[in-house]
Amino acid sequence: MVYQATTSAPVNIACIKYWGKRDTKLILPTNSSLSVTLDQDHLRSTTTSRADPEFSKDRLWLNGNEEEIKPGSRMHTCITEMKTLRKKTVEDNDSSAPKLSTYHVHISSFNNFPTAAGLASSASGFAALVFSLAALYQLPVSLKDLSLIARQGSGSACRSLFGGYVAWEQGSAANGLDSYAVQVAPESHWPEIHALICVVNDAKKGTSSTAGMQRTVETSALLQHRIKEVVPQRMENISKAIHEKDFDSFARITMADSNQFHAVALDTSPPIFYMNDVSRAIIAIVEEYNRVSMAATGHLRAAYTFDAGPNAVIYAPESSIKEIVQLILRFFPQQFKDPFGLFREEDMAGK
Ligand code: 2P0
Repeated sequence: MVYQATTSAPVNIACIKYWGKRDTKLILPTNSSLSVTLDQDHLRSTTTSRADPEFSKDRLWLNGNEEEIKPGSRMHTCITEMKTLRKKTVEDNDSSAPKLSTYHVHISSFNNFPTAAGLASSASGFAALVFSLAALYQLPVSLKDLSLIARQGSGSACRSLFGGYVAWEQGSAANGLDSYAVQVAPESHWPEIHALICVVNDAKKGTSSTAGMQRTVETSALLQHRIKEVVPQRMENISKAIHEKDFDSFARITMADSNQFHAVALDTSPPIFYMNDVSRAIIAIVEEYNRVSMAATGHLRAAYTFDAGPNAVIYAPESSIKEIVQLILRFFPQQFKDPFGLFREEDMAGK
């Protein structure tokens, strides 16, 4: 009998940014956050888990390279929590169920995009890990329950278990049981919104999110203002904007929150710089595009957001995407592949 399961999970890109922990072991955030889970095949982690009584220890391979599972590490915590859940929800209730919680597991995970490039590989990675163990163990639990465990792998991972528009409620309990992800709206509610990812640099970033955000918690006065005075209202307003498909509000809040997150990084001592000159040029292009659109139609047509790295994500309705790609390519001419067939042959000439 082979006990094995393969699942995959996509990355998510936050509109309201998670930055700061109040508990670093349980990974409890200092503020709630909200993201969009990308639904294409291009940015996913695919993970296979296998349990076997013959295995002598738990082992993990990331992109084909074996990584040590250190005791007390996040990976170790997630695997242990999943085994405990298997025992509690399956084996304790059914004496005929195989005792998979006592077997060691081998886990192999692949990303189809650059790891640690500010493209949230830990989010899709831990979501796919927890999801594949849940499938292996046939757990009768909700995605919300799984999000409590994925969160302990990497905070943003709890949001990648759901599709569409997803909030991570910060919660207030010391044990973290009320700090989980919830779906604000499914992808089908507002499918017109697309995400254009502009990879400015796919090298590993300088300051990791985990280290950077704790330095911010320790040194930034602006963070305190952000978590108390700014984020709660933004969470409410952006959820409303999503429910009402109000792109103008969605875009304004998304851009403001990206800018405040980077301001908070700059307010850290020593300061953290994630954006570079190309990132700032993309901000200028989108701002100008929106200014012209506002003057002509009274509406915004694009929203930029940047995570812990220089890469831009531009959220925009489908009707603007082609124009935005053309604009970006005019300022940054380069080899361009057209995976979605947006362009005709003649549009592509010379690109
Ligand atoms: C986010 N980021 O909300 C924010 C915006 C980066 C900038 O979540 O320490 O890799 O593993 O919980 O989840 C990156 O932080 O950090 C992140 P840990 P994580 O998407």
